[in-house]
Amino acid sequence: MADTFSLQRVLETFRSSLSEKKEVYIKYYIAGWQELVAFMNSLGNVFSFISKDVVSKIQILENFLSGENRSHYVTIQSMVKYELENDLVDLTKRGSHPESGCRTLLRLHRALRWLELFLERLRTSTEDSKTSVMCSDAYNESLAQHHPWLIRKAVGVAFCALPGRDTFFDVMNAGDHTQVVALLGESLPLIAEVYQITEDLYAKNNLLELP
Ligand code: 1PW
Repeated sequence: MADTFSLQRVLETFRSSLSEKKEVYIKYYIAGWQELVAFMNSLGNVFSFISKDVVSKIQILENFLSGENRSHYVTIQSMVKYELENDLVDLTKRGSHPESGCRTLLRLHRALRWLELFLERLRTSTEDSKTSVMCSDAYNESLAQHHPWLIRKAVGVAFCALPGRDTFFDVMNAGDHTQVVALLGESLPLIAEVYQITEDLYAKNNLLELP
């Protein structure tokens, strides 16, 4: 992973994450997240507590990907099937599997919805739009519902320290504003598709509220 963020690379990794059968490759899904972490880090230190949690979730999944059961962790679909069939998921309260692949990925999945909503706002924003407002609106509509008060407060503080819209566009490293907007228009349907496939899979298996 390169240190500098590039929106183009995020687009490419999420594109690679979809198989022909519309299954989601975990390897590329977390590669996409690694890119996003680089993005958060380039926004400054206030985001480090947020990216730290994402990094630790990525690490848990990477351990599965390189562990002895790695053949079951190729796609999100195969992971769900394997973990459910082998009772490896705490379904109602945290117990002997507090860090299952299913619950770990669910946290990233919920955050992906935030990202999707935020990037859509950024894409359609105007010069006087505030990134902090776009970020917190997207957050309140999605991830906030899954976070306790204390985290919501801390996240809110981080948002206030966000750089402005121009910096965001620069950090995306994808050319001038018009080019960034075009690339966002291209990336968002892909992110939305990956999100929806995961959402449907989790819903079908009753996994959307994993503790
Ligand atoms: C500028 C765009 C950035 C988009 C990235 C979105 C990442 C959102 C991550 C928020 C993390 C806040 C701090 C950690 C909270 C955890 O408690 C929570 N993790 C997540 C990813 O929501 C739940 O994980 P847990 O405590 O059940 O293991």
